[in-house]
Amino acid sequence: MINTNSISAKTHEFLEKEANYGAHNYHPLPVVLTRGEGVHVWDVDGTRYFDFLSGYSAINHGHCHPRIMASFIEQAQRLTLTSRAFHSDQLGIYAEYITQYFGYDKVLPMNTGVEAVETALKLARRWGYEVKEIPADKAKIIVCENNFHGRTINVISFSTDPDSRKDFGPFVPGYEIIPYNDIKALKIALQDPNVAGFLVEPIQGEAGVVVPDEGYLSNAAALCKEANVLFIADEIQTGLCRTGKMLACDYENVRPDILILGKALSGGTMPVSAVLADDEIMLTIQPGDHGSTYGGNPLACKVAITALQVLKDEHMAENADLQGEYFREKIKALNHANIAIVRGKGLLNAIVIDHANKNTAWDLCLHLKDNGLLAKPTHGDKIRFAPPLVITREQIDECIEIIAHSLKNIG
Ligand code: IF1
Repeated sequence: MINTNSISAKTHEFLEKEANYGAHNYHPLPVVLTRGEGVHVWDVDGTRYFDFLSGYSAINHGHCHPRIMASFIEQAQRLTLTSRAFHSDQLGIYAEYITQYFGYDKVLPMNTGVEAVETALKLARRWGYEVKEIPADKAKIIVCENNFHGRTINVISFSTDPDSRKDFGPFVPGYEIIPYNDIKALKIALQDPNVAGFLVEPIQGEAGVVVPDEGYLSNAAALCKEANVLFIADEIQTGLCRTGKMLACDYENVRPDILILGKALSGGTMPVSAVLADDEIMLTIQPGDHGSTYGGNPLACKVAITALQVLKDEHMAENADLQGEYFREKIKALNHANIAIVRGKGLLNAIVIDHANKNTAWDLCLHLKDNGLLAKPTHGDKIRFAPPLVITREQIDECIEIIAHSLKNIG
């Protein structure tokens, strides 16, 4: 059993440096990681943990996946960045690969998730003016309460999380917020002829893995089609096999008009994001209208092709579905008084702690850490459990043991 309270001198030294010289924009668990392989990470004292956060679902393939590493290293030693002022021998190959992989005419490559969200919003507005002929500067985008789409000032303009917004105003207009998982509210909002798009997470991640009712996505997509409004799916966290399908939209056979990907698109190596759409939308952006220094760089293209190949070759969606179902069953079978709800799809799961005081979830995560499993609370009383999609049945069993044992400390 790992020592429960004390933090080693070595760990403390790293924490202190970060506190003294780094911005205090996070409150991480007191663990300093130095190596990752598959579902495991090791701290600077050599202690091994199961990683049940997977870099916020950016490490679906497991840490340092050999095929992804080989691709990354090979390309990194050859050509990493050309800027888009010139062509590279990777972008065309990647663009063909990913558009055929997901069935769209074109891809606009970006880096972080929020950059891809911003790109999707610009595309929706541009399409709104140039194709739907919405009057200038009147385009509206519908979003959902408790959304999380990133942290730029434009994107937090439509956040409902006070922590994400406080003292960052003034905010960007043109957004209407409706309740999540509420078809009636969407129907009413879509009556406005100036609506260009509806931006939605197929499962709300940061909100605590909130899974909408069966049929929500397909009904929403149908209503958008009827209203000539773009259905924009943010699959940055739910995509790439995390929920047990290649895309969470696949559960309802919904084909978003604009598909947003990020996080695991690079296999957890570097920021790679992508916006996919058909020509009617994508070609409303012409040379000089949008871009980024690193967007579509040859290293990102190479590593993303390998990451996408590995998802299919190693049947990661099927494993996420199988192991996720098993995980939720085993957690429910614990019948623990403090676990009010277990919810999720595939290997994107969360528990809601009952009778939680403001520290309960955090304390449980500290005990989980001491027992060899890393997870993080989200919004107070919820803990997200999202291991890499390569996890095995035996490893799930071991983690259930750890969770059961740790729950005893908060009971
Ligand atoms: C943090 C969690 C939050 C996302 C969805 C866009 C983005 C994210 C659905 C932006 C990013 C990260 C950001 C990180 C914590 C984590 C997160 F849900 F995954 F846990 F915040 F909600 N759309 N999610 O989940 O992508 O620009 O970060 O690449 O900011 O604290 P990004």
